[in-house]
Amino acid sequence: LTPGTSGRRPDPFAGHASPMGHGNMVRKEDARFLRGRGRFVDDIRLPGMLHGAVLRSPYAHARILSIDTGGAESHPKVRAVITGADLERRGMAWIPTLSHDVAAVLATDKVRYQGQEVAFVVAEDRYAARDALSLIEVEYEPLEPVIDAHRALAPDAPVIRDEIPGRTDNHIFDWEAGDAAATEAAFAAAEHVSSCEMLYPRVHPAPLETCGIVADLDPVSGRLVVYATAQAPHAHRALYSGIIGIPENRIRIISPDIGGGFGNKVAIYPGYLCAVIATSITGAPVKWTEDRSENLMSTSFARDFHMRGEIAATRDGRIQGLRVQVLADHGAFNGTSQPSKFPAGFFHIFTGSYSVPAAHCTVRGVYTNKAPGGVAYACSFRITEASYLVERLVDVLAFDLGLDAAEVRRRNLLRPEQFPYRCATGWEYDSGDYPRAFELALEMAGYDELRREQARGRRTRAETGEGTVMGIGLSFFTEAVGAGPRKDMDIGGFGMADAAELRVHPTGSAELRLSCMSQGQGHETTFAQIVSEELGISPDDIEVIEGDTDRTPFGLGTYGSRSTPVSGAAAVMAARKVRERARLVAAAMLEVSADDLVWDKGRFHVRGDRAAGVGIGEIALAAHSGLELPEGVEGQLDATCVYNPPNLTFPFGAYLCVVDVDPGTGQVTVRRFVAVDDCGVRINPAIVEGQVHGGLADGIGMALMEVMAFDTDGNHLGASFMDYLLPTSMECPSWELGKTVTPSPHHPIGAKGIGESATVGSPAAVVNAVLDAIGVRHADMPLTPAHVWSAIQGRPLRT
Ligand code: MCN
Ligand code: CUN
Repeated sequence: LTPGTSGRRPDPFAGHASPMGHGNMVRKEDARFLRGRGRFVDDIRLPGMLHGAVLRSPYAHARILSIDTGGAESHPKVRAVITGADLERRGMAWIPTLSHDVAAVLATDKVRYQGQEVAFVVAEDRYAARDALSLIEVEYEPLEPVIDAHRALAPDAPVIRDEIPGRTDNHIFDWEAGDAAATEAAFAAAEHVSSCEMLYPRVHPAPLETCGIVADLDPVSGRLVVYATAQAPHAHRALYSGIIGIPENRIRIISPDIGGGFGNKVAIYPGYLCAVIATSITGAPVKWTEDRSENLMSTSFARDFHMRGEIAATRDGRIQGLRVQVLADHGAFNGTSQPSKFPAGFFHIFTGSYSVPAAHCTVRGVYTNKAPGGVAYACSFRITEASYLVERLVDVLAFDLGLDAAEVRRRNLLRPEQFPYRCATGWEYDSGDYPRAFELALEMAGYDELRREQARGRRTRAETGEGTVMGIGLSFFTEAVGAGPRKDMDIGGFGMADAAELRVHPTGSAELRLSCMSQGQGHETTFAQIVSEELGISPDDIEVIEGDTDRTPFGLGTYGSRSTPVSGAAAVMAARKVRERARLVAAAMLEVSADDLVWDKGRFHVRGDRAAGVGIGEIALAAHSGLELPEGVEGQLDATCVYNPPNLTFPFGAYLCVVDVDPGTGQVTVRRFVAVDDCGVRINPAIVEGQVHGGLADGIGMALMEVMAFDTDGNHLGASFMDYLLPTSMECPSWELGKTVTPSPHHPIGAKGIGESATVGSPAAVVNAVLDAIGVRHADMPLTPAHVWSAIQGRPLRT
């Protein structure tokens, strides 16, 4: 890599070249990442900086009888010890969540999950801060923990949120979508109904970089600078301002490089607020960095959906209706970070990719003695759960009817002429050609031959009793990303529009300022490519600026794969505004009417005379010069766009997984994985493929090994990477990717989001493959060897 030069790789989809000029440009940010020159929060060292450490609850549920901080305070290196009582005096012991609840910053009355924050120690170095934690004495009275979501609703279950006046149970909300009566009628009339109970287990986004903050309040100016691992810096600033009462103009949030977010870095955690309070108490900057166990035990988990799905169909497998009841385990506080009006996120897109005349879902949220969260890990606001549910149900239907799973999908997939398609629960899918993507995946995999191989293998095994068993699993997913139209959704009252500011400098280079925030997705490259395509400036000469509220316009940040659908559209529109200004400047330069100018790849020329033209660089210089501009035309070349998306974008894909299972041990080997993705127009195909690779690995992880399990006392059994298993290259096959391109009709360059597609779509394919191999109707994730072996014995384990 040479810094500042764009490398090019051959397009692996030759013949399907990206319509974007710089296609597979090598990522600009890799020049620093590959050399170890990234700058992450933990790299920030400010003069006089102190270090914080959090004392956490060993109990899942206990009353706090007393806290004695004397020992820690007398430690020679300790500067401050903060408890819930201190925060209570400041009115900050509890803070509002984005889901109409409150959450404890430091526990006052009770601890409600293992790992909950109880006290914060500030010391001269990190070791001293950690040492001093053990000098704090907390007297607890253990209470019965509620770990099982079903148990949470039992009349005699302990009330977890008894600090809320009048609360006598653990029920949080009931929510429904779809038409209950029409669905009831469809089920009553159906020739066949299949049903299945399934759990999407609690998992964790587990980014390699844990969460962290450096908070620095200048006691003289009253200005607070926060360096944090924030996926949504502007939203964080507004929330901090609301919580601590410092006006927004005196808060600056800086998100430096982020080492993976996956939704884990959307929320504001107690440690952040403690660091902010600690800097105000001590007058010095305070750093707090989580360790791995803290990250796994206390920050945004994902999923934990207990689902009962039913599918009504004709005897030949045509779907007539879908019905699902969900019990959603939200942990001790309802702290999901999602559009406020959607308590179950976008779960109600559970009719998936099929033509389903009637559908209805109910979701009941409950408190348990576990960490809060629920919306994270490339989930597109719970479309992971929705997609898994319907793809599992379709396989169960095929199993029950004795039909081929591919054939059942073929009979029900939405047809191209049905788009734009309004599904039974109200979503309007923007565009798609599902059969094309599906048939391409089957063809790439050689589906018919795989089935023949499977049949041969089964015969051999029946005769000899030896060998592994092979399984083929399919899934077809539809995503809804790019939240979202302001009329339909908001987060904490803020409409979900995002801005882009583009400035072209006098010498023709440019900077693009965005409200979204890359955590590894390559925004510095792809957003420069977007502007380059519109203006003809080399992407190397376009600096993309994100993650600093002083340098970027307001917007709600990156999650739900919304950067391309929302900020990407804003960048295009800002660039087009700049181009229109450039046209007026060029007209003045060439002394012709603006209408007589033709735009051609970075240059305006006079219609009919290619030679009479000026390039964007010359125009930029002229725009900043003494050139006389027509009345009303501003000088300089800059523009801003605030983009309010008219709809979400609906990427989709067809996945096929081939596994070999050893029936003697339950060990699963993923032999092949074919993934055909359609995210509309691809800006940088190589980056898109990278996103897909990562998501497919996620799918293998969740399907086969990842789970946050608890014992009956509420002890977290997955608090390290020894226990919480992540997939490595050893478990992943060499991915076989294909694509179709169905542009989004409402996005200015036809692009749809891709960041979460593979995580959403792949778990069902892997599970379907394993169950196909062993001939079992259903078993829950993760399909560890023990689970698979038990399922073969006819005794599926519960997670
Ligand atoms: N892209 C493209 N063409 C398209 C769509 C996207 O070239 N048609 C490029 C984009 O320009 C961008 C990348 O693909 O560089 C992802 O774009 P997008 O789908 O808009 O997703 P976001 O940038 O909004 O990223 C968020 C998404 C989410 S929500 C999670 S969770 C997740 C994911 O991205 N976390 C990630 N992928 C991740 N990848 C890495 N490396 N690290 C994470 O934390
Ligand atoms: Cu749901 S994880 Mo991503 O939307 O940050």
